[in-house]
Amino acid sequence: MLEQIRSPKDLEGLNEQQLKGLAQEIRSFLIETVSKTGGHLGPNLGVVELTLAMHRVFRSPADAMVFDTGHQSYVHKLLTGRQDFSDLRQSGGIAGYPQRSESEHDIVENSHASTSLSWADGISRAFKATGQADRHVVAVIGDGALTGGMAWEALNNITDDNDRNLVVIVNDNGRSYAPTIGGLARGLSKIRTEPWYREGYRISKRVFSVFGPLGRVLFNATHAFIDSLLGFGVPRGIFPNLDIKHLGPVDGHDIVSLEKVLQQAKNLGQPVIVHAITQKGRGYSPALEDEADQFHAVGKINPESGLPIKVSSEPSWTSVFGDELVARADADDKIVGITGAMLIPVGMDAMAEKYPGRVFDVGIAEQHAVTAAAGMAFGGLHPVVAVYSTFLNRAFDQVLMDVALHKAGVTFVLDRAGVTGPDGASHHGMWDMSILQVVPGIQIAAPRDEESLRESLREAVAIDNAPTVIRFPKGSVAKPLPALRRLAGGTDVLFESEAKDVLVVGIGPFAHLAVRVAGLLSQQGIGATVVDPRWILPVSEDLVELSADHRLVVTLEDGVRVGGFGSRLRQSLRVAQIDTGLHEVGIPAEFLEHAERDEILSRLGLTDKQIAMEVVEQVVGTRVPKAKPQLSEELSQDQGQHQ
Ligand SMILES: Cc1ncc(C[n+]2csc(CCOP(=O)(O)OP(=O)(O)O)c2C)c(N)n1
Repeated sequence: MLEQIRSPKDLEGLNEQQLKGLAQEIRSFLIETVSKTGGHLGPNLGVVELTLAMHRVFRSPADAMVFDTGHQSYVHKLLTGRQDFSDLRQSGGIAGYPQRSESEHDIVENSHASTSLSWADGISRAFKATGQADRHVVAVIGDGALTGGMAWEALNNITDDNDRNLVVIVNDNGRSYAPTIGGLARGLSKIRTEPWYREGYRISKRVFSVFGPLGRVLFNATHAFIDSLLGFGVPRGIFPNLDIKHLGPVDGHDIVSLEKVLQQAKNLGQPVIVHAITQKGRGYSPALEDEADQFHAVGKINPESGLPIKVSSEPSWTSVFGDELVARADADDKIVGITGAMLIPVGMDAMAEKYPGRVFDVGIAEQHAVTAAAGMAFGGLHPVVAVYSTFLNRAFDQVLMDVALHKAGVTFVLDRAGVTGPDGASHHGMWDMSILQVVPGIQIAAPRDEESLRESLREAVAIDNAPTVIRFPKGSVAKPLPALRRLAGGTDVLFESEAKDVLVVGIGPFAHLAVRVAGLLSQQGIGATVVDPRWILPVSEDLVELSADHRLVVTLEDGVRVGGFGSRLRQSLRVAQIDTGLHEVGIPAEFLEHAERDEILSRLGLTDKQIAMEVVEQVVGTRVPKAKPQLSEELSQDQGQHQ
């Protein structure tokens, strides 16, 4: 039946049995396809009926559908003409999040959480202001995304007036990656887990409504009385003090009830919250049994068992960090951990297990995490805030004004820094070096291997009067790259030749790339020195001095070139009146589409061969003869190794 659904129109006229069958088919399709490519399986299995009901009650694209974060939009894609999931999240295949270039049914591409209600508020205001009053806006937001401050700001605005077609569906599955934290989550959980209360609430509301407005007053008073007797305190509705209509809770897997409630919400003609209770991983026992994250996001798995196809035996950057963090916590009880709903993905689970009282999951609340860290530093702790690089963007002002201005000793650990790959434009951790460069007093480290990661964390947590940052990429930790020697300013020399033509500065694991580039340059008769400054800010005096001894400086960084490390070093050289030329190699300031990391790096020319060719051009000042790069080709075969 799924194949017959080319657009939401094809859902019209299906009866309950057919819809149930279709839901079953969609689940099988998701399990079969996502197990081959990897992707967000658990969240999508949970919204099958909800998405079907949305597309039957509302008319996309005339009605705007906004999916918060967008990781749960696979079913929406299937119902809007996109059923080729064979290359999901791969180059040329469909994206793992909504994408405007794919379909007019997709609106918000930003996969950073908690934005949907602001989008919906804005769209509905625009519909109203431009005479498109018949168009509705529907936002789907998870209980996890509801922990983000933007969602609360938006709700306050959504309820500011009362004549817009705006439906907020709270997709409440009790989970973010892990169980959702906080008082709001506890309140939701009471509503979710007490069916007798829910049922009683529903029936008594109906009975009292017979008496009109007076009935409503009586209903509220009676409930307040019963709640106080029970000592129960279940809120009436998710936001009892928010002046907004509230429907539900409704069983998010009962398509008939869902449609009824959504139709009611649509008819209201004013902002309304629909509380739908769903189950993450619905219908797939390996997901349901997975306590850690219910298959929030999986790699390639065996569809029957749910077990991963490939288990890496190599430690990851994340696991090395997690391990060293425990060692730091052992040594210093002032050290605490903070995570924004990503305890396991950022590797803080080991510390949480050993020191449960010293790790704080603050929900999807990066801004709060950073300012709370400043507060903890004031109170005598040394917080380590671990987030994905891309999500720190959101808390820039807090890093600048709350941490740096107050000279707070807070360590930021930025996982997934640099090009990440299949999650696409909003997940690449390519902005941090550029935006953090401007923060006064900040110190930024980019370790190149396991030992330097451990060392930089030891150094960072010892700094108690400034923000420190450690950035590293996704995946297996790069192989050890020992230094030949360390200079007075802390810079590691990794490769040297007699002639001092080019100084190659490799940032983080790009130090490996730098060594390979130097090897290729040697083959061309160009002498190179390769160094890793380890701490890229403040700019090391070592680099300034070394630059003066070379003909050209080449910087390699896994970040945006604009305002990046290379441009900062260029400024330092200018200030020191050193006129050695500088060639910055990095990422252009562009939004990069989803593809494998190595594929993207290669497209951007971030390979040893390509970089060596550019350097030869600069040094020789002429184009490289066509035949020459062949020498480099053998070496470029291990391009995939740069992390
Ligand atoms: C700003 C930001 N921080 C962290 C994340 C990582 N993240 C993606 S989905 C998710 C959990 C979302 O939970 P919820 O909204 O309840 O949706 P569910 O997957 O449970 O359906 C998190 C923490 C993100 N996308 N954006």
